[in-house]
Amino acid sequence: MISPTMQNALNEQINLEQASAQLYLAMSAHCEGKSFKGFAHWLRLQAAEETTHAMKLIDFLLDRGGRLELKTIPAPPTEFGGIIQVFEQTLAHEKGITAKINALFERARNEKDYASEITLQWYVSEQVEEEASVGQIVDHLHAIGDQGGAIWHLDSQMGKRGKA
Ligand code: OFO
Repeated sequence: MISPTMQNALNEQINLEQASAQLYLAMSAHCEGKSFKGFAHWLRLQAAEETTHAMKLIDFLLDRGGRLELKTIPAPPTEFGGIIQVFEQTLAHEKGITAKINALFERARNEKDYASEITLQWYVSEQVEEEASVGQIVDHLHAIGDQGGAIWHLDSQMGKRGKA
């Protein structure tokens, strides 16, 4: 049986993962509105991936006999600026999520909740990957700027992202 404090912390993380999905969907629509179909596609898939992160935690919580407490998902902004700003905000968001996952992992370790610790290990690794891939996009965007032909080339590369 999961502890009440770990149950609360996992419910909070589930809400954050769903809020991430909502944020990336809003960003995707924003890119679509600027005719950046490739960036929009990448962010739409990212939104779907965030939903799977939430579902994995929900399954784990329920398997442990915990109670799922879904919370309100805050409405994301509708305006994100240029493409560079979109991905800078994505990177900043992922860094914030990494901090939350690390705190959750630490809680599991302090509580000697080994099952949670093992499950959360996957999320720790996933955050390394998320920050690396978004960081690379930000670097590319800074290198090419958000004007001119190169951004359209990058947009078409982003459109090639397949489902994880
Ligand atoms: Fe769930 O990794 Fe991004 O937020």
